[in-house]
Amino acid sequence: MPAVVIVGAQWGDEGKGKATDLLGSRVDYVVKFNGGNNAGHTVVIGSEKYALHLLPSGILTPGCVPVIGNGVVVDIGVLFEEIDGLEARGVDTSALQVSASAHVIPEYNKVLDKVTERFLGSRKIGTTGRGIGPTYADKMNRQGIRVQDIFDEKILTQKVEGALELKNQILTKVYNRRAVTVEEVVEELRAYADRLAPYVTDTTLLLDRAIAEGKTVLLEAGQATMLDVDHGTYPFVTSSSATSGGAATGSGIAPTRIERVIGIVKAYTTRVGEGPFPTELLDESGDFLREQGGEFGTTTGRPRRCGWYDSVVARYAARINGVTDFVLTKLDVLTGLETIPVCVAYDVGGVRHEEMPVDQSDFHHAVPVYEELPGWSEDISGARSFEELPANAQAYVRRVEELSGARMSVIGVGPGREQAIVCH
Ligand code: 2SA
Ligand code: GDP
Ligand code: MG
Repeated sequence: MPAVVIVGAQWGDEGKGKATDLLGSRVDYVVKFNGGNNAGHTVVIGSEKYALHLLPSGILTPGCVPVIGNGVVVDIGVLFEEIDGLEARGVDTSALQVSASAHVIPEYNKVLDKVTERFLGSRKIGTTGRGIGPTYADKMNRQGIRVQDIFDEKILTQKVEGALELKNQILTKVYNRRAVTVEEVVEELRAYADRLAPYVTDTTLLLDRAIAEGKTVLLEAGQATMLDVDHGTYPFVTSSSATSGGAATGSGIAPTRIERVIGIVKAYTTRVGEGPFPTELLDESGDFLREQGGEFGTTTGRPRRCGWYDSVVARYAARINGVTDFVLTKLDVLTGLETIPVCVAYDVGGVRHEEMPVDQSDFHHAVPVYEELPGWSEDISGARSFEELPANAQAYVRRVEELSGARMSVIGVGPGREQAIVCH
């Protein structure tokens, strides 16, 4: 199998980190292809818990080469902090490869991300404040700084000069902040050059050669389908392509090499940040899911908004990504509920929608149409086969599978590496 993609099927935090780690021992390369340190992927191995942001989750599997692809935006200071943190815990990070074409997040973009949110007030996006949006905007605006630029002082100085012309106007005239000097930016980035150099390569060529040799490459998405800049709930999205199409552009691996797309979907739904969320629960059921599921941001610690499973979203994710298999995570969190509502369609002004409405205000006004499924009270965290699940839990999985447009190949029953049921 040449290339496999893992994508989030909802609004993120579905458990992509755990799923990537599960597959880690069966793949040779794990590539992060979008986003940056806005991501937070948790992997639990025995009593050890790792929160990964910029490094691909495959870094925890010995022998698996972790790759930061061209589509990623890199905060180099955070990268080294993460490397140092893992090395201190005995994880070997020396195999890491970083694309020479990935963009870097300069300090001024972190400032701009935060002040823009403040400036927007009630219209804010609820970003992670990590400089992601401004850095992707610079990339598209052809004013970005790439990893390769930091190795050449002359080129770097030219690029920073070009970028700051506009940035300083915005910082000083719109946001009333101090101007940033070319020297301070160049100095900050140049300070990383020697340490970063050994990791940097043409990752597109590296991956192409690996695939030609029969190696397996896993492409791990950050964020999720509903946060994708094209296909998500725009403008309440992140600024990158988090769907399977983005895996090709963000890694340089041709779409024809991708054989499977694994969608990670939680047995309920969560969202962090602002924006529409039809099945959101603002009552004690939402509190139950947040408490039972430990739904707090892996990067920022923000409480996540919680709601019931939305099969309209899952079907949309299956379609947009070409999902071949789903991993259904956190089924254990639903234990103890008498009945579990599942959204099967939306009612928009009296009209039933089974597909995701393309019109943003239709989605904003979508009222979930629920089907009530019976719950279970048995502890399922020790189940290792589908048959070991209580009948009602089996029926829940079967029903959401039927509604979601692809088979449920793995079921998560706890955060641990071993707490998974492989069905196919
Ligand atoms: P940004 O910072 O520009 O990418 O924010 C834009 C929107 O994207 C959302 N976003 C996320 N949603 C879920 N999980 C994310 N990662 C962290 C986690 C989040 C955290 O694993 O928990 O710790 O708060 C993530 N990253 C970005 C964000 O909430 C905005 O809605
Ligand atoms: P990601 O961003 O998609 O990688 O997900 P996060 O790591 O941000 O959030 C998922 C959380 O759920 C993490 O704390 C995981 O350890 C945890 N998790 C993953 N799968 C399961 C599961 O099947 N059951 C439970 N209870 N927790 C899980
Ligand atoms: Mg996360």
